[in-house]
Amino acid sequence: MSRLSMRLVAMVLLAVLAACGEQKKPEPVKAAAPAVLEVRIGHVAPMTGQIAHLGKDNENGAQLAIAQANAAGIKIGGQDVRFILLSEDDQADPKVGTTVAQKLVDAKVAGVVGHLNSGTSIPASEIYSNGNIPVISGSATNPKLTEQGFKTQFRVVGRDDQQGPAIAQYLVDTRKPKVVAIIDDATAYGEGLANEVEKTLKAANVKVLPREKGTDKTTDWKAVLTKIKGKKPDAVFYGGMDATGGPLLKQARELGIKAVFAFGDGSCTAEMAKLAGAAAEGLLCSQAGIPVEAADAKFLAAYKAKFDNVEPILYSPFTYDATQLLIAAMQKADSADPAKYLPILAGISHRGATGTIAFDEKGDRKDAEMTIFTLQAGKITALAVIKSGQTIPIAEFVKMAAPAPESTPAPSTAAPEVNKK
Ligand code: ABU
Repeated sequence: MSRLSMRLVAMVLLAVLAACGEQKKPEPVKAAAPAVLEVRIGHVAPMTGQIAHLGKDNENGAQLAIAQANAAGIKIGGQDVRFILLSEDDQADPKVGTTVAQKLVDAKVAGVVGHLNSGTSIPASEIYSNGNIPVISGSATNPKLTEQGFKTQFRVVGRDDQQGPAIAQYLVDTRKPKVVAIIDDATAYGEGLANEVEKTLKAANVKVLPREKGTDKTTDWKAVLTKIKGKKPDAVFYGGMDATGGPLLKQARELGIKAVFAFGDGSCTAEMAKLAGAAAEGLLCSQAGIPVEAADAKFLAAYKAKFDNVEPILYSPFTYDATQLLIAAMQKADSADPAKYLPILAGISHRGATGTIAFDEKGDRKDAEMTIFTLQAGKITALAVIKSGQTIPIAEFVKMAAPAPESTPAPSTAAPEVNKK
């Protein structure tokens, strides 16, 4: 073999070896799917300020549902799921409400429970809609929330165009006032509910005095009450929260106003007895759902076990259900992708701690109950539940109410999955 031929052979061999070497290059390593799918759910309420006790109550309901779901070993898309609650404080301030809503959308939460207030829920609802994030309020009652046409917005309590007529009609039927004074706190909730009460009173031929107003921070009501006292109303309705309603009632009695007082759900809490003391006795008030005592017994036991024997204050059974609804819809869709589970959520029928929940085409709870209470011996005491236009005495309603929820996972006292941000 000539030198040239030997060179050619060597070059061919080298080329073949190089090609073989290339073929043996290792395949790029594909990233393994994480063993556990983390699904973030937002919760928003005022966690600081005058009504932080109600924010904590709502957050507790969401925390309990998350802890139980994590203990139940739920799988989505074949993966184990860990639900994480991202809790935000909107301070009951509409501007802060929109800021934290955008923060949750940016954090790619799969769904949101909240906000507590109508005044924060309404502006935030557009942000969740733009982000296609399902949001369920367990306490916001202003009708506008679900009248805006956002497909992502739901609520599990009733509306103020149900609550207002319910408390006003009860007042008319049982106390027969001729003249009623109405005060509100100038929020979407307080003013809206007061308007609904006024409509019902006027339809019943009751004289309604010109509206008096405060704010959601007012605790000195003496000027407003002195003006009202001179007009000798038989009853006074207040649209606002307990932190402002308590001082209002206390100062009214101190001024010698003997009228019946009637309040909406924001002031229908045991806190009234603490804030107003003996002046709170005889208060009539309403909540836009079943009373806590009629909630599922397993829920009540699990709640007390998890939160140091604390009782739910107002709407924690509803935020518990709202959280469960998001999770149940994800399970049914086998996906935590809002685009996939939102249609399931819209059509769901779910047995929760507050009864069976299904939504109408606006996202409102179908056939929501209203409860009328009085404050008796320092306790908020349910008198009657109004459902489908029927007034049912409380003892009868509690007997009829709720067997164990079908889809409630076993109660757990596991540490809450809460990330404060
Ligand atoms: N519904 C009572 C308080 C929450 C709100 O609607 O503003």
